Amino acid sequence: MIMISNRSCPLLYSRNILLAFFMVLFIFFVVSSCGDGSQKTIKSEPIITEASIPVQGMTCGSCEHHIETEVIRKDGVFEIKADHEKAMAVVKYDSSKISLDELVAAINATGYKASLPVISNQ
Ligand SMILES: [Cu+2]
Repeated sequence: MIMISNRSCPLLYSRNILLAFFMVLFIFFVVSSCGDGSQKTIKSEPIITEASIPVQGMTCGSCEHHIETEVIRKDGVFEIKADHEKAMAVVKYDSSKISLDELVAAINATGYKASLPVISNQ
């Protein structure tokens, strides 16, 4: 009896250590994932949206440049590529900072005619 208990004791001990180790790992995982979640809500990550806005009135590269330099200045606009041959401006923007209506208005303010875009989320 004594021999058996002596033999099983270290085994039981190491099992408990292993159990405790996994419990600590589990708690760490839960705590760290909770931390990530709350950080995301605080930071409010950008909602990157890509829109292809039809633009009429562009006739050359200078027109493209005109629209691009005006629209890129807007807060929330990451990228804009105007194309006079396709009569289109492709805009990557943060939809939590600037709306599609504001983008269309920004292009219209340059003297060209922007109309309802086709949205595709990246
Ligand atoms: Cu032009």
